[in-house]
Amino acid sequence: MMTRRSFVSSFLTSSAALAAAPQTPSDQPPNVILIYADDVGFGDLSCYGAYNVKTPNLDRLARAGIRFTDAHSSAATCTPSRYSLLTGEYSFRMSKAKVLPGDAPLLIEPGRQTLASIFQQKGYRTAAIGKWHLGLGNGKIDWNAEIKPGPLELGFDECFLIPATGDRVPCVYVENHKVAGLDPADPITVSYEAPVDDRGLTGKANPDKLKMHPSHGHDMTIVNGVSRIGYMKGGKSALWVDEDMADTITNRAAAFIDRSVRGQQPFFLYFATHDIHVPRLPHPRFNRASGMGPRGNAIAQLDWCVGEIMAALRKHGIDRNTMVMFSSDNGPVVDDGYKDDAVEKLYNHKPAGPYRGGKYSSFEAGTRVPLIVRWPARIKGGAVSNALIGQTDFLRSFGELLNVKTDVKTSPDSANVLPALLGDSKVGRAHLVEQAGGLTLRSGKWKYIEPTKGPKKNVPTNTELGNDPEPQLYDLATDPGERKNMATAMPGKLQEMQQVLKRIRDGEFVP
Ligand code: NG6
Ligand code: CA
Repeated sequence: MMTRRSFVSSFLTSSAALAAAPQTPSDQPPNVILIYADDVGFGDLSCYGAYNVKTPNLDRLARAGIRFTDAHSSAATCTPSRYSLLTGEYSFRMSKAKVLPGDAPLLIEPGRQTLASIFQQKGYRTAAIGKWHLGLGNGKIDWNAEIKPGPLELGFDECFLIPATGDRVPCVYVENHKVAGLDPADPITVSYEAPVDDRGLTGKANPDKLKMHPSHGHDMTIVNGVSRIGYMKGGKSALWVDEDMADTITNRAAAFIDRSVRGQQPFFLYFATHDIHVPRLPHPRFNRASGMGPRGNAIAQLDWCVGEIMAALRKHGIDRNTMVMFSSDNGPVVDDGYKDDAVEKLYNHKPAGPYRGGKYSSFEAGTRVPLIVRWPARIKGGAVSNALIGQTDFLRSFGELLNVKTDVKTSPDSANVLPALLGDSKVGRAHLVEQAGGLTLRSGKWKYIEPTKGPKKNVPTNTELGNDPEPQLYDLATDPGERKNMATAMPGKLQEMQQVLKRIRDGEFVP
């Protein structure tokens, strides 16, 4: 194992730019923590204008770092966004990158360069803790045997996973290659087709057994009083308790930080929270944390997790030279399938801030999400940046930081936005693709939504999807809410953007 000291010297000699610089703390490779939240919208944190819920730890992060106002997940749902984040490839190039069931095979080829593998290559200890949702295994998963390939085959040294989502079976954690806490005498069976147990309770047949009721879907196997998507039986000793999930994964994250520090190894932690995805069952100590019921309380719980991570860093005296990033995998949704009072208790809170749409939508709120970057040893705090940034760009940007050559074949869409992430530049990308029903293109202040046949509205979630058989063109500088379609008035601009999108779709790198 490489010690911290030998790592630093090899880092400096392999990085000409840094080797020439004076030995200040910022020349040491930082530890990196990416806190990747689920379904947190642009307007859901108090530092982004949230009402009725306070996020003091995230606000502190923003005050000590840079708060980005035009950062994007690659897609308006989870799996494709996470695919792009880890691979540096736009998810629309990978047709299987759709919201996956809990028993899907691994979406990313083992051995492929990933955001984690570039850190591993530089001697970092790497971990994925929390939500995965990128599939596991090669074919049909046997949850009672070795579960691989997975994160360990993609550049992570260790993992502790929610395999898919909190609302999908199996409701167990996967630690490295095994279900954590499984009793071999009580094996797990999972199916997304049909019930696996005649005596098993489902939300549909046994609503009286539920502590939280579905509003749409989510009426299959009941675990912990909540019916889920999919059927499972067995694995009783391994089943998670939703209310303890944030504590469980946060403790795991803190233990990973402790272990890395003890081993004198720099680390990269991908900490993917379940909050604030459904089912929203934060620990009861957050029951009064917001005025908005479970959705607001889950935001408060998320903020608590951030505070715990920061406390773990301070405990070891490494918070100055740890780069902590916070972002979300897609925009906000209020009712995403459970009757949790989210709609009733929204009051004047605007999860999407000034933007239109939300999770699932081609309108801006689908992918425009909070992004905060804090690294006191290198980044001047208190800044707000409107640089256009995609999470797809993290791979190449960290490649630059670490002096690792990224593979343009496997990460064809990742741009180097490191200067913007470090606050050295106010400029990010010129063009960025966003994916929901169809594709959209951002070019500076302009937003083009390609014609799509899909429905205008996702009725159960009450989301405007942005689908329209006609092309849409918006000037976000004067019309952030995407109300005034300029496609007919600006045919030249429209055509220019259609051509750029075509080039990108055909495989060209257009940052
Ligand atoms: C949808 C689910 C929704 C959520 C989403 C994935 C229904 C009716 N809705 O299909 O609740 O699980 O998938 O969310 O089943 S994501 O953030 O992981 O993309
Ligand atoms: Ca999500």
